[in-house]
Amino acid sequence: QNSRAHSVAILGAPFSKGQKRRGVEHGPKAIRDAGLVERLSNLDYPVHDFGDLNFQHLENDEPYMHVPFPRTVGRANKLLAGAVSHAIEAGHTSVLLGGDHSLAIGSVQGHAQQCPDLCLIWVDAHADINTPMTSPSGNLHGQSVAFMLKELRDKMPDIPGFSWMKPFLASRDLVYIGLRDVDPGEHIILKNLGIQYFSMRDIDRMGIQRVMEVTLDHLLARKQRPIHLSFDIDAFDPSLAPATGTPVNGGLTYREGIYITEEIHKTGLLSAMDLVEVNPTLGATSEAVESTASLAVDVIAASLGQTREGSHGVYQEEPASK
Ligand code: HAR
Ligand code: MN
Ligand code: MN
Ligand code: MN
Repeated sequence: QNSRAHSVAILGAPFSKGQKRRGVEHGPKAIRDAGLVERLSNLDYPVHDFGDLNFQHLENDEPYMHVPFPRTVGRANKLLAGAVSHAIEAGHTSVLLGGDHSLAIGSVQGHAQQCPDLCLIWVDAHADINTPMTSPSGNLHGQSVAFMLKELRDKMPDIPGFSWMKPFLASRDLVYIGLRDVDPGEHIILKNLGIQYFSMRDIDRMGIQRVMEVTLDHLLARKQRPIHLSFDIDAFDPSLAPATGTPVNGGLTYREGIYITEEIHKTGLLSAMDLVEVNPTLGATSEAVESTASLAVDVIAASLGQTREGSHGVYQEEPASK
């Protein structure tokens, strides 16, 4: 069904400097410990776990305006972009385990190096489209999309650490799903650029099935092209994904989240994905942490073809009767 992807590459990114809380750098280990590789081995293509990227510590990384760790985030994303580009070039579907959502800058850019016509589906409570000027927090994980969009070129200053990065994505090639915490400056950008988004209110009105129809039609009707899925675990309701840095009430149900990823898989066009913002130090109990990480595994497995209906697996025909 998926003609271009024959194998899966897992890349761990133990990185947290896109925001001010520590702990999210332990996300890759938590997701692996929840059984990721074993679950993917039930699907019918080889899985290569390339381990964790090795991010350098930078001294004297002074804030830019109120943006913390700019050079550290810029350097990490440059390294990640190279790794993702390499994985795609080698024929893998890239699966990035974060880490905070600033990592999408490098992940999507690296994907675009190989697939310049890609489109982006951003599943998140947040739009992550602040510029340094509109950002209330300064945190770069709330600004990832602003680095990518060509239409925001004139609104983005030269942030130290990002000279390697040029905007590459048109705003019509982006769809958001799950929004419910959008800053005023972000709302202006979404409206001015006419970006297609589905807030939780839209999901309530339309239902997730129609949301996915419109999403995939918007991105793929003109032409079939590679999909990048950037999935922030805080898109889910905090009752399902408590171990995350910025939970917002009223999120996706389990079934809505899995349906989104099943529909993306069914296109046969998923080429790279991110699963970010699992912070194992933030769950109230170890059960809370494990359920968040296990949910992350379910999202990745459904994106890569695990179905709720079963599949033929190794049986070529009906199992023989005794
Ligand atoms: N919009 C806020 C900001 O820019 C919060 C963004 C935060 N969190 C995320 N990203 N987890 O999706 O700071
Ligand atoms: Mn730690
Ligand atoms: Mn996010
Ligand atoms: Mn978020």
